[in-house]
Amino acid sequence: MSGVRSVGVVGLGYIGLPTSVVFADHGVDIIGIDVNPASVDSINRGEPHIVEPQLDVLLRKVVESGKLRATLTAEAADAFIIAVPTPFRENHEPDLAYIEAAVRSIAPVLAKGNLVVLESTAPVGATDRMSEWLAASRPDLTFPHQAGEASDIRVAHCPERVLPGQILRELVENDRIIGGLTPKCAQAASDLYRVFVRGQIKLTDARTAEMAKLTENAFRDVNIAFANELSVICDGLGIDVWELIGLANLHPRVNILNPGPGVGGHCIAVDPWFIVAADRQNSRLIQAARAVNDGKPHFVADKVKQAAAKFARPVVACLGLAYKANVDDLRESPAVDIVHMLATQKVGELLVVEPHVDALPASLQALDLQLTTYANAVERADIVLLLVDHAQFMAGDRALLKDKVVIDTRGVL
Ligand code: SAJ
Repeated sequence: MSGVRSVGVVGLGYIGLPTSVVFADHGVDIIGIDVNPASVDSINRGEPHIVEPQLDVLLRKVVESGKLRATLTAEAADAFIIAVPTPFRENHEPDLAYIEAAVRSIAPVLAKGNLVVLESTAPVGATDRMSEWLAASRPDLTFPHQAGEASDIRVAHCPERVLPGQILRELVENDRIIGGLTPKCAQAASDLYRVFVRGQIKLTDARTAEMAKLTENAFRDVNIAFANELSVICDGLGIDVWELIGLANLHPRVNILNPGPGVGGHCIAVDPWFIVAADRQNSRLIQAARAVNDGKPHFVADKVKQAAAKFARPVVACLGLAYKANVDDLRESPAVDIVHMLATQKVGELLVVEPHVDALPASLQALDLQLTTYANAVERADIVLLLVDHAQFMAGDRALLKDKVVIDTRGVL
């Protein structure tokens, strides 16, 4: 059993906030720490600043019961979880600046016996670096990279694996991998996560856990790239790629994923680069997959351009901006890139629909684009470009599409 009664969670975003809420709902006192005052205020009112099914109900409950409280500065706790973004730089090298800042923010309040867990996806070696940063800030304490099992502080990596849209269920049900800097570190983190995890918890070393997380997302990226490559080949051959994949998948050992407008989100389009950065020479397939998936939005934009050339004043309904169905997350979204390309290349009048956001991202606002409703866009359009398979679009009246040119990047219309 975990002796942990209080946890400080640094980073209250798509992973940190749901994780905090689930811990709090299982009786752990949570101090949520975030640099964004607006997020902190909203969380303390019991209102999530992100969209995730069921999160609002559970957040209100744990805020009202006093089990979860958000703050801008770290406070003492029994354990800390770091759940901040790990973007890449211009050259696709991982950028650990947020992790370093988070680590330095908790260093002053660390005490002997504390556990520090990195949940953020990170390149191999990042958990060691975290331990070194903490040691540099707190020479009065010992850390596992120096003192091994005798350390004052335990340090581990427990990569998040939850799927946006199903986070609260997957947090509890998914198996977890925990990599400790020492076996005792792994065990301490395992005891903590056991508070709510019903899946298996597998223990390993930190480097293997870091690589496992990157591998999961690179696996997915490579497989989506296969589907996207097929979609481009089939387009040239005049074959319906969706029918093709459906048929090929009837084979008992074939399971091709879905082609789309490209791969987005903050994980699958990013994490494979961390493997590439670690070994550029031997990651040829992973690099090729990234190139195929990053090339797909250009292919889609070209298709729209070809269709638009047949109209004097083409009107294009662009349905969806999110990186995937039924989420509000526009990060690394291929749909945003495609709309941006169409606007800068002046392909026609663009009617942009994204029911999950109130405002367009700055990159599109700068191009004088505006959001409109599904009904208005579809009625006025010559070309309907489906970019995201949101439930609202799928429920739309198909008869309205009868006389339109339909470019369906998700194969659902
Ligand atoms: N996509 C396709 N075709 C498919 C599946 C997905 O084009 O057949 C596209 C989606 O439209 C989207 C992107 O890929 O643009 C990624 O979507 P996703 O739903 O596959 O994954 P994410 O990014 O929402 O979440 C992934 C998950 N990882 C894996 O499935 C291996 C999740 O479990 C991780 O926790 C998450 O990354 C993360 O945070 O790393």
